[in-house]
Order: sequence, then C-alpha cells, then structure tokens
Amino acid sequence: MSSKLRSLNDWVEQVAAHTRAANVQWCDGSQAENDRLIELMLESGDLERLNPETHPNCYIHRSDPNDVARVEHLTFVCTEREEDAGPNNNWMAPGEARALMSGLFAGCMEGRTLYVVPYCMGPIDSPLSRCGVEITDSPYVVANMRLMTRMGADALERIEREGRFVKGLHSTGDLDPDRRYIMHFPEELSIQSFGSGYGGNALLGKKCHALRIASYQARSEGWLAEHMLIVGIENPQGEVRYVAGAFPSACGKTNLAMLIPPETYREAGWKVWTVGDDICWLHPGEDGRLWAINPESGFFGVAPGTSESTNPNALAMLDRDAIFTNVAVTDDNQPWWEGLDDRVPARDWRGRGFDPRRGPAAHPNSRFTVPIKRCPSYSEQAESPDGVPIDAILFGGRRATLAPLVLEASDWNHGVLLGAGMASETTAAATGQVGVVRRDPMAMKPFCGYNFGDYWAHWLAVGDKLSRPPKIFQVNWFRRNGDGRFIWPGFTDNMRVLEWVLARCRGEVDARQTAVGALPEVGDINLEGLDAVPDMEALLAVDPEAWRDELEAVAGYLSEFGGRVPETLKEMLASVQKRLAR
Ligand code: GTP
Ligand code: SPV
Ligand code: MN
Repeated sequence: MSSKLRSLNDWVEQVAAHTRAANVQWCDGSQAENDRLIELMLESGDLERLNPETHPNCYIHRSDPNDVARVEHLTFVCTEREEDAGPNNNWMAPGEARALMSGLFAGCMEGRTLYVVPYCMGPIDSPLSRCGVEITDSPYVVANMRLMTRMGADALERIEREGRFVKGLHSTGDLDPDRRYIMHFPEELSIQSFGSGYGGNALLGKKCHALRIASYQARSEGWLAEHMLIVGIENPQGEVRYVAGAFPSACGKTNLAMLIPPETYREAGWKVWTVGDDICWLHPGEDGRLWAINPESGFFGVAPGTSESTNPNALAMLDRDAIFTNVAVTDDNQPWWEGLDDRVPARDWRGRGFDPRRGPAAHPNSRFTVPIKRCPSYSEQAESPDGVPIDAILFGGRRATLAPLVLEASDWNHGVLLGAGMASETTAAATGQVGVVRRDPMAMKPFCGYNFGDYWAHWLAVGDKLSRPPKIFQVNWFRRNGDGRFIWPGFTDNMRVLEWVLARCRGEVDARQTAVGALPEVGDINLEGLDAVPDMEALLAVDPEAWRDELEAVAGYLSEFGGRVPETLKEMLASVQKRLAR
C-alpha cells in the first residue's frame, strides 16, 4: 500500500531509506491489523496478556525502567528565532536539531518494521479537527495511537483530500537516555522524537501535536489548543452546561472529567458527561461563544489512586480492551496499583517479585489506555463536529497553601492573569523532582509551542472576539492542614464546587468580593450528605500578606518574558496589587 498523496509517499520513502527499515507497513486501523500487532507483541514480550477471565483483551506493557515519563529537559521547540520559543521552552536552532536527529535516525530501523500511522485529531468530519501522520518503529505506539486517536483509513482519506498534515517521526532507538530528544519544528509543522517509547514522548498525536504544534497553529488561525478536560454537567431540569478545566499533569483532569455526583445530587437529578480528559481545542464561534472539541478519542490515564471510591467510572472501563503500562500484577495476573484496593500484588511494575522495600509496586506514573467510548459517562457530544459551548473555564493547581478552594475572576482578562499566574507542585508525570511548586501557566508550561508572552497576548485577543466569554475560575482541591492531610474531600465532592460555578454563570448566587477575586460565602457551598464537614473557613480564606508575596512572585515570573508580556496583563496585575496594598 501507499498513498495517493505524493508529499506523503515521498516522505515515507525518504525516511524508510534513511532509517534502513526492513519493511514499511501502512496502518489502516482495522481490527485484523490490531490483532496481528498484539500477537507480535505477545511473542516479542512487549506485551503480556492479563487474566482473560477478569480482564478480557487486556495487556500489560513494561517500559524500560529509564523510560517511564515525559522528559521535559530533552524536549525542544526549534523555531528559527530563539525568542519565538521563549524562556518557557528549551530551544535549539532548527538546522542544528535536524542534523542531530538525522544522525540518530540513520539506520535506526534496520531489521525493524516502519509503521505509517495516519490519524485525525478530533471528529473525522469536523472542520475544527487537524490531521497528522506518525512514522514509528514501535508496535506499542501503533496500538496506543489506535485507542487514543481516530487512526487509519478514514484519517488517510481526509489527509489526501486536504493535502496537509503534521509530520511526526518516531523511533524508540536503543532507549539510551543520553540519545533521547523530542524535537518540535512548529514553523514546518513537524516533530522528531528519538529514544523513548513512553506516553507523551512517543504517542506524537497527544502532547507533541495536539498541544505544542497545535498551539502554534492555533495562534495563527485564531483559536486555542489547551491542556484541559471537557465535562458536561446536567442539572435536574435536564440542561447540560459544559466546563473546561486546565490542571497540570497528574492534578485531577481525568478524575474531574468522569466524576459521579454525590448521592444527594444524583437523587436530585444531576448527571455528569465526559467529553475529554486531557486536551481541548477551543474555537470562537459565530455566536460569540467559545466552542470546544476533544481532539483525542481515548484516555491515557494515571492508574495510581484510581479506585471504586475515587473514580468508579474509570474502574468500570478498565476490565476489558485496555492496555496497562507499568502497573503491578496480582498472583492471578490482574492489574494492580497503589490505592486500588488492599490486595497485595505479586509482581511490581518491573515484573519482579513485589518487595515493599523497593518502593511502590506500580510506578507512580503508571497508566491505562482505553477508548473514550468505554467510559460509562461518555458524552455523544464528543463526536459533534461543532464541539460543545463552554460556560466556564477552571484553572486548577496542586497547592498545599494559599490558593482557596475556588476563586472567580472578575472578567476574561483577569482570568487570563489567574491562568498566567498558576503554580503547582510537580508530579511523577515528568522525570525530575516531585512536589516542588513551580509556575505552570494554564497548565501549559511543558506544552506551549511558542513564547508564553505571545501566548498570553493571544488569550487576550481570543477574549476580545467573544461577546459571551466563559467565566473563569481558579480551583484547588489540594489544600492541606497542619497534619499534611487534604482539607477538601475532592473527587465526587468536587461536584459541590461545580454547582457553585454554574450558579455564578447563571447569576443565581452572590459572591464575596475580595482583592484577588470573588469567593463563595461559606454557606453557599452545598455540604449536604458529607460525613465530615471540612474546614470551609480555611478553604475559603484569603490571606492578604501571603497573596502580596504571591503576586510579587508572579510579577517576577512575568518579567522573565520581558517586552513580550502584554501591557493589559501587567496593568491587570498592578491593579490587583493595588487593591491588596495596605
Ligand atoms: P495527566 O493525565 O497527567 O494529565 O493527569 P490528570 O490531570 O488527568 O490527573 P488525574 O485525574 O489522573 O489525577 C492524578 C492523581 O491525582 C491521581 O492519583 C488522583 O487520584 C489524584 N486526584 C485527582 N482528583 C483529586 C482530588 O479531587 N483530590 C485529591 N486529593 N486527589 C485527586
Ligand atoms: C501528561 O503528562 O500530562 C499526560 C501523560 O497526560 S503524557 O501522555 O505522558 O504526556
Ligand atoms: Mn495530561
């Protein structure tokens, strides 16, 4: 097989020659093709079959122990001019990066099959969707791309029609961390990734295309590519309102996207619908609202912490047709991770007999891959070519102190400041230290394909186009008390915050105005049915002294972006600082 599209054929031929691939296989996304790949991976040991009685059609993949998370220090944005990548990215001159990668790719597929994977990010018939082709030598990548994107014949047909696609080239190489790079060339819409087989480093449709390249494309086309979940909330009157939320990696997007409301809410008739859990493309509509699509069609979710009590919807979809990466297994070969239940696993994520002295059984960044349609709360609107209209945007971080449970921006521009000033404790989703507070504007620090200064200006410009902009809120599920415990119960109970958010959107409840934004009155968060009443005073407190320091830190951070920071943002910051002044 090959394609009718000359530019695609030429590229595949040239890569096949350069990498000296033994075979070239064009992927059509069919069941038969997937079955053959699974067989192949079972033979090679890339996959092991999990218990077919409890988990039919489920497999476990164990990564190289040096290859278990995104590698931000090896991820580059290669624009012609360094300042266009900005201080938020690692930069390398495109010529230098191409030469380096060409050396690594030379002959790297000798004896291996080169897979050509055409995919569409977003509903196949949506004008808001964008396509790409990933060339990879990893059958694991092919199988995951099939679960997470619209991959195969239909995507290829659209690519041939449009003649335009993002070029992604990937090889696992020899998994040597010293020969590992994730390179982005936004100006030519291409990606080159070498030396990793893990998640965001290797499944190029996800972070590399749908965020880094797409954010760059979105800027020139007038839309936004964001690290956000999309959720529909149906009230007892049967009206569904959509909320998008940006939380840094491993800070709660998947969980919020498939939340099941507390019992009292369910009895009253509230329901929650899942549209997306990680990436959201936002387009200003002719009606002056912001419309969202989920470019993905599957989840690559964090396993640890997922349980019947925290996320029953996720658990329900993980009992068949799923690929697990770096989880532990029980003695009867069922997948297991910390927080699932109180069984003791037999083997750890590396396949060794479990020994608690060696650390957790499942890797903290172990994951599951599963099609979105398997989710019990799946929203049919995920297939809507127009997307869904967004009423509220949440910016959430993992902050033990300072940030209240919820805070409402006074308008879009103030919301952009709240997003730009976001900070969060780092997690196991990327290699490096865990639990350190770092600035992570709009949860996009690792994913924005251009200078953050220009990005904030673009956010402001998109706001100017909206006559009915979503309201913007900052949330924090992760406040801790003196004993280090979370104050807010989180998970299902986050519904209580969503209810207040939607009531604000409809002008149904007043708020307490403070210098930094509007907060609920303590009695306005519905706590009905909670066994233990959390310390709401602490969760909704605004400490002016601490906020003065915070805004000082935000000002310092913004100044790193120099003249690229929009004046409007600086003025907004100055006016909040003035309100806070003694
Ligand atoms: P990425 O896939 O890396 O982008 O992560 P994510 O933002 O989708 O995070 P996810 O929902 O997978 O949650 C990550 C971790 O945070 C899991 O261990 C969850 O159990 C935990 N978590 C999620 N929501 C809450 C919450 O409301 N409260 C608390 N305490 N923990 C939460
Ligand atoms: C994240 O780190 O935000 C993820 C997982 O969603 S990965 O696909 O590895 O980027
Ligand atoms: Mn993510």
